[in-house]
Amino acid sequence: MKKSLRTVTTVESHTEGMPARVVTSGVEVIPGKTMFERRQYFLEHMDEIRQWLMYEPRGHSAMSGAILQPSTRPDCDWGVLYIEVSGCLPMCGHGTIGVATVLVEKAMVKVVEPITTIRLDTPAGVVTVEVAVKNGKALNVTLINVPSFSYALDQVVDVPGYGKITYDMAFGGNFYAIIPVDRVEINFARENGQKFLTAGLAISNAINEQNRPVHPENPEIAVCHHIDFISPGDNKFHWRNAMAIHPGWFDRSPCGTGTSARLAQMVARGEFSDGDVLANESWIGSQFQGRIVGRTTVGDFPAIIPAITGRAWVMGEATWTLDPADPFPAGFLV
Ligand code: PYC
Repeated sequence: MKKSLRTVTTVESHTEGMPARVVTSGVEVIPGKTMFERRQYFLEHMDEIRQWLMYEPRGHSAMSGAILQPSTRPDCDWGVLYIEVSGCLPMCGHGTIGVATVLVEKAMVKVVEPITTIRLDTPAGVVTVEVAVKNGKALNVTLINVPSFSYALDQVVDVPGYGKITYDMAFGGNFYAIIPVDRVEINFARENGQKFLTAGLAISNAINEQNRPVHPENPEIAVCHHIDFISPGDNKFHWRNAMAIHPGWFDRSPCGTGTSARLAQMVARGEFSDGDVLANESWIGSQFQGRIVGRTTVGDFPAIIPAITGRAWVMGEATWTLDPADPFPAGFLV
């Protein structure tokens, strides 16, 4: 039998419909003093592992996951490197909910009922999660996200084929351009999916060329790859979103970092206060709940500490091997 060039084990989960492939063994400790440094090193020297696990034929064009690492800090339980088809996000909410569910259900942390608290060392900073547990099963996960802030309201970008589009820019672990659907004149309906993805890519490219956001404390976070097309729901705290992600896929979950950014933007617009709960609904109809659990600042920006609650389910476990004769060791996208 041919020897595998690499073998990893994963626990396969999904968070409100969005895959979270959690790598539990087989990836060595990535060099770096912080998870942000490890992320940089991984992108420069080890990215073929992400491509191998995310791209076809092992993944697909909307695949997502996380690699577990020892924490770089003494006050955290695990380090997490987020991987997805588009690269390595500094922070991923649905990925965190999937990771926390896996850690509890596979007893990779000390499980305490009814609430297990886990501290995760992520490239965007420390994220605390509270997992509601019953009989060893994770019922839901609340993640206390990194400080989230409104970066700029009422920005205008000139988008080829669409003209001038007004958007709000907010940060919730990644930058999000938030745009009501009527500004792109696309009805919020499943058959218009490709129209949202095409508009999202054009808007994202135009923003990054004309008005690229830069994180005030980490200038290496300086891109907007997420366009949050929002549509009103049943009341002022219920919204639907079509989260179009570069280069052209939807978050199937309501997007944890996107929900955090949206809370910060609603606060900046005076539409959301402490004590309110946002029901944020995804493109496939699943929901996260978002609320504010603290206030702080990021650079000169007033910021909130968002708490995002959602659910994830373990679907199975896998051992992935890489045959030396496999013609697609780094996968492919079509
Ligand atoms: O849940 O934060 C999130 C996320 C980002 C991209 C896909 N999901």
